[in-house]
Amino acid sequence: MGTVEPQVASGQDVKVMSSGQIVANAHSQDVTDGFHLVIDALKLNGIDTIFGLPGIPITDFTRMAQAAGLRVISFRHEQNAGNAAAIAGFMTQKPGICLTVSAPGFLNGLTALANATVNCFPMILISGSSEREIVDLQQGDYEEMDQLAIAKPLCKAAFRVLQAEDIGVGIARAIRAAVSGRPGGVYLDLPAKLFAQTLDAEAGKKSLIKVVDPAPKQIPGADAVKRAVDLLKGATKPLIVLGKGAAYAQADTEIRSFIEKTGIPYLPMSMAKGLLPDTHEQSASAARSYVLPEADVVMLIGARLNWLLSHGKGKTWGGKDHKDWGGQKFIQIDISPQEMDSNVRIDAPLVGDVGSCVSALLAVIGSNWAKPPAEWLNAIAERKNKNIAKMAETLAKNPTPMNFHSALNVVRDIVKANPDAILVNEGANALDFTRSIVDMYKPRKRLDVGTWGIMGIGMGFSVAAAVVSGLQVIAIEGDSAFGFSGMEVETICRYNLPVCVVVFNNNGVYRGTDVNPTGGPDVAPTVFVKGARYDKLIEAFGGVGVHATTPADLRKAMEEAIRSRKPTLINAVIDETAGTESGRITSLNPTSGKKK
Ligand SMILES: Cc1ncc(C[n+]2csc(CCOP(=O)(O)OP(=O)(O)O)c2C)c(N)n1
Ligand SMILES: [Mg+2]
Repeated sequence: MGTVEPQVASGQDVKVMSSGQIVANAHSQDVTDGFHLVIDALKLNGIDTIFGLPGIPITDFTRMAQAAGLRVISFRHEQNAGNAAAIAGFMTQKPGICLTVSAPGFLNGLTALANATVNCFPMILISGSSEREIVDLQQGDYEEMDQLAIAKPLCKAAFRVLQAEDIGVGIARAIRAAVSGRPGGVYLDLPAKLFAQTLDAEAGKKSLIKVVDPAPKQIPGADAVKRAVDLLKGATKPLIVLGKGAAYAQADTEIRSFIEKTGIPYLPMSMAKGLLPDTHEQSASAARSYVLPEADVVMLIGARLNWLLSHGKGKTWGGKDHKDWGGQKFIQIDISPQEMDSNVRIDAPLVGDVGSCVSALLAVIGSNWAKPPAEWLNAIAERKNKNIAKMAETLAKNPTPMNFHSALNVVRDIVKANPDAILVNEGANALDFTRSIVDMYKPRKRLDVGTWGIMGIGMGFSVAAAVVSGLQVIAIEGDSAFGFSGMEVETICRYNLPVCVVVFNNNGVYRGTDVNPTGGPDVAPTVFVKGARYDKLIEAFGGVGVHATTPADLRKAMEEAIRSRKPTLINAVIDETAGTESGRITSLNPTSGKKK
């Protein structure tokens, strides 16, 4: 679309009156415009990075933002920029900003916005849009689309700014909506004309808002704290479940202190791994299927009873069938009051931010809390030790071809030796095995597919993790998963980011062994080109590509990637028969009731 010119007046020769009327304006030093007001408003609120993709009407905006000192990370597809913004939000508690063009660019970013909202990641999708009067009359404008209406049901809040003097309020509202209460995605619609509007510089400056206390603490009621502590006191088989919300809260010291003072065994959900080191003696991860049905009181900290926890009922929890409740009583810490009773009865709801709630609990339990009965702890330890020993045996094997276990044994060692590295992970088997085999040692180091099990987050998350933290990133990717965002290896090379991508190449989705039952020339829907060389992709952009067929190859390549901090892609060849359908969630596949 290089020949299409934006149908907007240039910023230098229009001025918007308080009535909204746009009039000609003389060139003047003390005039600002929509472009600069948006940039100034973001900077005023401590936002230093934009993830996006340029084009009409935001190309100049990206240039001006860079000129103004913002870091503008440019992607090859908006979905990856959106995922980057979302995870930057999770890591920093500041809304990640994704910037896109109108209609198609906006839609490309929308999946990430919806995913951020479902996962409670604060982000703001800012999209340029076409002329309101043409869009609303559906007269066929360039990239015509009623973006605000489309975004609304998929995010926490959606706003449009029509006048330059409202930009300050628009950005302030977007920031507050993204980070306060339960965080989530916010859409901000900025029509092309807005950027070009001019305003007296002084009036413009005065119109901006530096948001004070964007995510106010939410202190739980004393009665709710007492109810929770009373319930916990009576427990003989207590259990704590840590969710992504606990990781987001950055209340690491309080959470660790609460767990250690009470001596209660805990289970981390996927992105809560490392909140306490996975090797902590109170971790019950290796005895998950024992502790869930057996526990009598379960305290959820920033974890929701959604599908990932089998909705708090069914056989996982000791119920007789899938709708049956187990005998547990639940304490739930969540920032959203509406989360309570969403799936089963919550006996002691504790509504507030995780940090405030855990601090309040700590204050009440004091320093001589009785540890859980030894019988409970010993029963867990016994199962845990047995499972860990069994896993060690599997990991020690060195089959040819390499399988998920022998490859992950290497990744496990590398992460142990580099506990500050951030692990990004997606795929099915590549996800599930990594989650259970690779121990995490520090908070917020594991970033993955989250609540939806969404494929495509890999390279966006990796770019953002490296940009935000400056630390080494290791992305463990199923070969299918990698394909969703693979073109961003160019982005990784362009910004010279310390990202080591390991593609677990088993020739397909779940495994590479399906055959076309008709015997026709098309391969089965789950199968890819066999023996593909993903390592060659990164070489096209000057990165380091390695083809690894043994754990020794893999170890050498990962060590070198971390030592050099060079963009690296390792094509790790995995036994194509090793995976299972959908990894560990095979049972979610519908099976026909029709008799064969
Ligand atoms: C956006 C999206 N599309 C499709 C899926 C369905 N899906 C789940 S896992 C997966 C890929 C699994 O293959 P791979 O990444 O190669 O992992 P493997 O099991 O082979 O290790 C797909 C397509 C999804 N979760 N998200
Ligand atoms: Mg695969």
